[in-house]
Amino acid sequence: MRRQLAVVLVSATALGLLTAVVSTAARPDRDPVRLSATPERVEVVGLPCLPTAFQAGMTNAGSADLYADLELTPSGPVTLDRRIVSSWLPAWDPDHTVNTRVGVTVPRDAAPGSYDVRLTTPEGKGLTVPVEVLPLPTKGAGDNQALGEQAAASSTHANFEVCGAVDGNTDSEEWDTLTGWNDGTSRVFPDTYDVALAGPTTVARVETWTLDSTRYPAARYGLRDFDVQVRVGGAWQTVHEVRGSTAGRVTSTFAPVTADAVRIVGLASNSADYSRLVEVQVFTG
Ligand SMILES: [Ca+2]
Repeated sequence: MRRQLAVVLVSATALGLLTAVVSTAARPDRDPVRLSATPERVEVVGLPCLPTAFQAGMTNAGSADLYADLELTPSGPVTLDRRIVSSWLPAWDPDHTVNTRVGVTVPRDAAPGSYDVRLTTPEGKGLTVPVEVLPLPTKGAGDNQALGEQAAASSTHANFEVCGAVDGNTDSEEWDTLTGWNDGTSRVFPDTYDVALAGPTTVARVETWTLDSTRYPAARYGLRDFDVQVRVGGAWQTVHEVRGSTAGRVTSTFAPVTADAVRIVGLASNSADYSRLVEVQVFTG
């Protein structure tokens, strides 16, 4: 009897092991990829130069290296700068998330509301990233006409975004967060930075914010000599010449003119190497 019990126990143990093995074989972790989005939801405005992005994350939670694909599908007016992400995902321990930046934009006439981006793997994993389209900021008298409008530059340093100087942030202390523009041609001038307005606009004042932080004061790193120009009928006109500046913020006021773009022409900087702008603001008065 005792011996029989022992046999039963051994069998049960063997059965348990067997069950575990069968279980693994019957339900292999065929898709150990975990999806994530950082931030988990995004807000976007229909202006060309107010970029919004999230990080699409893929984590290999399994024990074998694998190659993973991720498909991104936007709804409504939402446009993405990539629709497929493919990545080699080694089976790191501890798990390591591979993030890929996904730019999110909507056209200027997009209806405000709630949309989303659907992330899916070929094996059926899915994640939804809510996208809230916000109303356009008002651009009446007194508002900054350049905010979020399309910027273009003669060159842009690799570590900067051309949209950085129209993102609404004038704080030089945040220079390293892509809120500024830095040209890409060291010790070569002039450099130009243009903002195309939404349409013909009465322009009478431009505020030029060059780099002026505790660590990088304008007197050593800011724009020294520059022209402020406006585009009228396809031609650029100089409305203010600034020379010998050591200020972080320069106000240019001039007779009101109907223009569809504004340009800062960097002629020299206090550091002699680059033109640096933190923000360019355009006002009707
Ligand atoms: Ca800025």
